Amino acid sequence: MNKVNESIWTGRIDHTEDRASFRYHQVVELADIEQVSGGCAIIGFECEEGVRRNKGRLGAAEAPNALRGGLANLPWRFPETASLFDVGNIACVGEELESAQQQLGEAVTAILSKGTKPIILGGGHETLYGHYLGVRESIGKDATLGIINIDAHFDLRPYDEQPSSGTMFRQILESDPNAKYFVAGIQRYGNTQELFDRADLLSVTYVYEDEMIPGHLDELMAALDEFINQHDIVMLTLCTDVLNAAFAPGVSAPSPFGLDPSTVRAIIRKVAGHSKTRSFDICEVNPALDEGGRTVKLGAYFVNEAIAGLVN
Ligand SMILES: [Mn+2]
Repeated sequence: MNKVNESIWTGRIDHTEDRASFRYHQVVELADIEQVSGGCAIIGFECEEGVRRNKGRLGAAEAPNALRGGLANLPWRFPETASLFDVGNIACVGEELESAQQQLGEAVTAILSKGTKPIILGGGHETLYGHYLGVRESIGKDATLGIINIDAHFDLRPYDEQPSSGTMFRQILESDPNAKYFVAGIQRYGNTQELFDRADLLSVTYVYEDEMIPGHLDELMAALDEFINQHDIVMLTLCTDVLNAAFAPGVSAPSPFGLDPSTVRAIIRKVAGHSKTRSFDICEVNPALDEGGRTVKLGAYFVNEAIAGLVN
């Protein structure tokens, strides 16, 4: 685990003592995992090896620290008792994706064991697999786990040659009989017919991007409720390339169509606010390809929404 430099968490100071005036950078506590207790803990995953293997555009390994920078100045509007820790980053060394995912999993399990909810800043979407390993270890193999993904893509590619940022859900579903997969934001022409067939074969629940219209999300919310009700524990992952590229140009694989930010926010509010949800990850933000920092800023606002739901 690499500690982050305290200077990442700096920003405007309206008041040095009055908590009602505080922003994130005044509340966050840099800590070892052993020291955290309750609240939420930020952990970064500096990894783009999965994206490289999946032939995406590189840069997502820079996102954890960039997202911290975006969060630092946001107002902290949560109860006195709410705490936020930052335990640092795990970095993928060279092409050692699998061992980095294992490390992330161990850290997520350790954070959960403290009654603390992990907020994982990816990294390519391969971050999700480490997140999953940690949650599964924490809850035991018999608990039913519902994985909710906000994504344009299924990420159900074959992994017999090598896992990547496009294979995680197939890795999970083919080895874990008590895990189920719900994905919202699927692009009709962003996935091959083979992947749709695979999704059906693996009993994946999916909602198309073009059916998710702002102001008309009742059906989606009902479907999310139904899915959540069927599971003991729920985890949430956001692949930022689900957004329309006009809102999020700084991602590994931009979508000319794609979701409106308010739609993604509504899903995060719904799922992160549910008592069965204990963890969140955001992936595929790519600061190197961003325009004017707007994808990083949007990503930070999504992380804030997840923290708002999870921190109590
Ligand atoms: Mn993805």
